[in-house]
Amino acid sequence: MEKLIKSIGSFDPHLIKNDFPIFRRKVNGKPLIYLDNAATTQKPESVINCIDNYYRNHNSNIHRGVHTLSYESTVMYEEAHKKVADFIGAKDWKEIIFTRNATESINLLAYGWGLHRLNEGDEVLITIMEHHSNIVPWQMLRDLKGINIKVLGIDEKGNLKLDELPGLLSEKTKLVSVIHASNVLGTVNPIKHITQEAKKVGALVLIDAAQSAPHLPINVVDIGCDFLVASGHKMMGPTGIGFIYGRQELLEDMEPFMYGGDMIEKVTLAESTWNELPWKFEAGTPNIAGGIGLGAAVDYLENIGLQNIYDHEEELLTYALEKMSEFDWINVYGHKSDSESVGVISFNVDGVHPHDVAGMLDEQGIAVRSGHHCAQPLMHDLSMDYTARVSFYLYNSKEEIDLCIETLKKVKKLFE
Ligand code: C6P
Repeated sequence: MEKLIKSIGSFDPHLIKNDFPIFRRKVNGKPLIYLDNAATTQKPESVINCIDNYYRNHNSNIHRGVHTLSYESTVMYEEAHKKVADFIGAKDWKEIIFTRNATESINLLAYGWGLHRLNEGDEVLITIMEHHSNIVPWQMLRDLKGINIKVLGIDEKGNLKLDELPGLLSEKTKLVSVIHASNVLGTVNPIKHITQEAKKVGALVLIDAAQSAPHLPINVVDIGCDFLVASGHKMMGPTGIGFIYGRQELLEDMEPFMYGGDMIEKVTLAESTWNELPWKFEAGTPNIAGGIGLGAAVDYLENIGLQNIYDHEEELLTYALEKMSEFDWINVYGHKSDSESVGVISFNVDGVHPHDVAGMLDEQGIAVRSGHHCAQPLMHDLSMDYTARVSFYLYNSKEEIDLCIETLKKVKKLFE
């Protein structure tokens, strides 16, 4: 930790990298350059040790025993909820529900809130930028309940057409569910403005913060949103853990999603009543180690500082875009205006399939994603099927970008 704190002043990604054991290995005989952070992030030693320590010294079920281990596990798991609450500026830790990931979080809201509160003709407004996890659950409700899905589009610069927003909102709009930062274009959407517009017609607002919570400071009270979701694995936490923030009165009013153990207050054969928040929504034995690991990831993020992370990524982004613009055979999508952006660049190399680009980068130990990035409607809107994608995080450096560009030059030459 001391090493880490020393690195904060100048934000040295080379020092930060030392905190991540995976960078001690090689891939295809080369030092690993990990540029696939939008898919998932690497884990610092502190998170790995925290999980290891939990299983070695505290492992037990929560809320179920009076013995020491159960008490310790319960306290650690609840503490992790508190850390996440503080991290996003929630008023109360009971407003944080642990789930498996952002996808499960949105499904929980679709089933727990939408299924019971939406009726035929009600509208849910999304954007064309959404990840499938913020499209498909609403299609499920459209088919089950007869709701309508409205979609806000983007302009040629890759920004949401905000001037069209008021025209899409009406008293029929019950929910505006919007991505904060695009996993394809990197665009950071003006969610506070969107929330204010939605509130004018009395709609609730759900923010998909899967690509923003790991990269920039977030305060749910300042945004004024009703729900916010994210995935732990994209913010240096373990896989299999994510969360929902929900305003307390809304969560209290909502129906459970899963039914069974720990989510109940009292059960008779005739009926049951529900536990207090957040346990009403965490049925069964939860991912205790994952939740505690997420708490450790939040500690790590807060030690570095979200603003420091954002500034570093912005520097990398500007650097990479500049380098890429030197070659007319690299086509970058988005980034055509100076609106806010996280460190994500989708691109194609003329005449080379993105899977070949990713495959050849991998031969040099460079991990990038290729594909449709689970955002097929956006890809369709941009008239493409697949792209390659680099996405940065706190441990990436300009030297790594240089190596990536050098390899892209070789890829291009080979395919010529
Ligand atoms: N995007 C990507 O490579 P899960 O899979 O539930 O942890 O996260 C879903 C999700 C939701 N919203 C956004 C904006 C996302 O980017 C993702 C995940 C990954 O872009 C995997 S497809």
